[in-house]
Amino acid sequence: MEDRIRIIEGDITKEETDAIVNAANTTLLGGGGVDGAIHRAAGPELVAETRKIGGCPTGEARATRGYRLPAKWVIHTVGPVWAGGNRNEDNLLANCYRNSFKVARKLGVKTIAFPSISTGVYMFPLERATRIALEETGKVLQSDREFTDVIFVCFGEKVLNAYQKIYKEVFH
Ligand code: AR6
Repeated sequence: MEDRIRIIEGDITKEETDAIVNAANTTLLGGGGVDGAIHRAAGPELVAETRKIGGCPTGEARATRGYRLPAKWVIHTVGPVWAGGNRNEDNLLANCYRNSFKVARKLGVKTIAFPSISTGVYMFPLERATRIALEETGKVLQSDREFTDVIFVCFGEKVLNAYQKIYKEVFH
């Protein structure tokens, strides 16, 4: 399974995977962070499509086309805002990964790139979020042979270091 997971440092808008995942908000109308970068790179057609979707609850995922991005699809998922850990944040974040894979599977996506959902503006503790990302991905890949390449695109060294550390703990 480990040969199907890659951890890299970079900008997710450059990824040539079938799909990239966006850490969106419930409006799906764009924002800062990775969401802003994805909307800028995809062009205005993206928000025109997300406007028609009409929002997305926390933990769920919705797909659009990638427009000017190299990726064919954008899977928009809404991570939880960290509120101390007793507001179901762990489960909601796990749902983001599960539901993103579920949407990807329906689209026939084989290669997919994820950002570190909820760990920016939404302030989810990085190592805790990384463990959830890798554990949920491990579970999906165990039962699902369709996904050939899952890439975690780390924006900066701090995120990269966390993924490399937690990867060893989860998959040793
Ligand atoms: N490629 C990959 N990762 C990136 C990029 C990029 N181009 N840019 C930033 N990141 P955040 P959240 C990383 O704040 O915490 C938005 O306003 C970033 O360094 O983008 O889920 C939405 O509209 C961090 O590691 O998402 C929501 O309102 C990670 O992406 C809210 O922020 C996630 O940080 C969502 O907050």
